[in-house]
Amino acid sequence: AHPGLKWFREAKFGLFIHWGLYSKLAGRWKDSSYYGSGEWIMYRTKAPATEYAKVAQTFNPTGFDAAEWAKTAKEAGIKYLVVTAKHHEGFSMYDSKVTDFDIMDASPYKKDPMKALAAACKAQGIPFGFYYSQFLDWHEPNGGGNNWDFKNKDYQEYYRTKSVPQLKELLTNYGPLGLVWFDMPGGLTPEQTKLMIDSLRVLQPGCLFSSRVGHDLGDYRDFGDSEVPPVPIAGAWESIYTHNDSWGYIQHDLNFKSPREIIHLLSNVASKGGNLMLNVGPDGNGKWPAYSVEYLKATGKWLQTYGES
Ligand code: JFZ
Repeated sequence: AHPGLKWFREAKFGLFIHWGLYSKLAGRWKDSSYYGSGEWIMYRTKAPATEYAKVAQTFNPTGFDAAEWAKTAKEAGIKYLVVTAKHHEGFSMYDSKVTDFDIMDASPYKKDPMKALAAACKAQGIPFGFYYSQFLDWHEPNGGGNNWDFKNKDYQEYYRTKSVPQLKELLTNYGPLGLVWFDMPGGLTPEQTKLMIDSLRVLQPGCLFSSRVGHDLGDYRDFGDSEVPPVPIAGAWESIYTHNDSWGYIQHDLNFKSPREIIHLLSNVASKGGNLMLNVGPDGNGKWPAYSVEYLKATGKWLQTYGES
């Protein structure tokens, strides 16, 4: 069995964080607002890649405080944390040498928030992982998904020049990772997927890979968004939910699950033998929605009183 499965199977409660340029857009593009999946706003508006990329120029999350994120997670009773290193929009939220479309080169912030967050999680004893969109990349001519700007794609070229080199950066520069949360596979045969995974595994044999790496080659199962199996399921698995109705921050979405709802979800998932990974969407300044802070802390308080550990 994979060595990472031990901590994962005991974890029960994880925190997912979607954070990117879409967080700054907050569900608005030009004069329209959108509801649900704020991280898909570029796709929904078919925003030209060059125009969307300009959002980076004013992305300056000076309110981001890694220690505060990790402390809130700890207080909430969370046992692992997974953050978007690059979502489908293609923007790298870390210092990447592979591209200039990253927070270091394209934004005024000039710091690597992922370095700080990895360190803060380590200090709190929270296993840390990256979400990485390995196929969909709407910024790149050869990335999956953007057919309004780019035609005649060479997906192999995209994997070779961006995805794989970036995954190697993430597996090299941030200490031991608990897991990499791949998403939405595409463009690779089972053999090619296996080769890619093998080339990454050597960097961190202890790191788990999520099921969406594709072709059943992941280390644990993920259930579709907001799905809990009706009966107990053997093996390592996770259900993912978001705190309101979007993964990425949307200013006009206040439909947050109450502490009571979160606890019900947690116990439902735990009773079937899985982990609940609950998502929070920080805003463009790096702050969590106030309700997420409040309700997660209340959840942690309940867990401290009635939970097992
Ligand atoms: C993906 C992303 O497209 C989305 O933006 C978010 O990051 C979410 C966590 O993951 O969306 C999916 C992927 C797979 C399924 C559903 C939504 N699925 O298998 O049911």
